[in-house]
Amino acid sequence: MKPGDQDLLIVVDLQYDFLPGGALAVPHGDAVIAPINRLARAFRHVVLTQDWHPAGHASFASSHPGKQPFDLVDLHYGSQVLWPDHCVQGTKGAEISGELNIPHAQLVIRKGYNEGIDSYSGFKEADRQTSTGLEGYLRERGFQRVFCAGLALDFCVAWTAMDAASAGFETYLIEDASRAIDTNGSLEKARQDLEAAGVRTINSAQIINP
Ligand code: VGL
Ligand code: ZN
Repeated sequence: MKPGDQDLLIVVDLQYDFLPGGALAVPHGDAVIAPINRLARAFRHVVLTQDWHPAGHASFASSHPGKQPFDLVDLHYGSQVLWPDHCVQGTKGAEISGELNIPHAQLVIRKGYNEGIDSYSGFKEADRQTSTGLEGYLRERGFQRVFCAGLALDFCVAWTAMDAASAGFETYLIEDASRAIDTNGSLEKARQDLEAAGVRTINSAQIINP
C-alpha cells in the first residue's frame, strides 16, 4: 500500500469551522490532524479541499425562514440538509487549519461557492451536474489511486470518495484520519453508500506501516 507517484491524498475540509469551537464543529474533528500530517509525509502528491460559501448560501438554515440547522428542505436539485452558517468566504472559519502541516500540497480546490447549490464533493456539486474541475485535473496529472481523509466522514469525505470511485479511480477512505458529524443516521447511510460505490475503507497504519 506504500504510496507511489500515481497515488493522491485528498485532505477534505480541514477548516476552523469544522474543528472544535467552529460554527459546524465535527465531534473530535481535531483528532484527525496528527494522523493526516503523518499520512501527508508519505504522499508526494496531496490536494486539499476547502468548503467556500458566499454569505446567504442555500445550505444555511439562516437562508430559510422558520428552519433550523439540521432540518431538511427541498431545493431545486433535491433534498438538502440545512447547516449553521459556516465556511463563509474570507472569514477565519473558512481558513484551513494552521495545524495542518502539508507545505507540499499541490492544489486547494474550493467548492460550494455557487449560492444556490451545495457541494459536499470536491468533484461535483449537489445538483450532480456542475463540476469543480477536479476530475479533469486528476486525469491530466495521471493519478490512478485516490486516498481521502478529513472532515466530515459522512458528508464531504464520503461524497468526494464516491465521486472519485465513480470517475474510475481506485479509491480509499482512511477512517482513522476522518471524523463524522452523524446527524439523522448520516454515518450509517454513508457507510452503505461508500460500500455500494466500491470505496475501500482502510486505516492509516496500512499506509504508513505496511
Ligand atoms: C460539510 C456540511 C456542510 C463537510 C460541509 O465538510 O462535511 N458538511 N458543509
Ligand atoms: Zn458547507
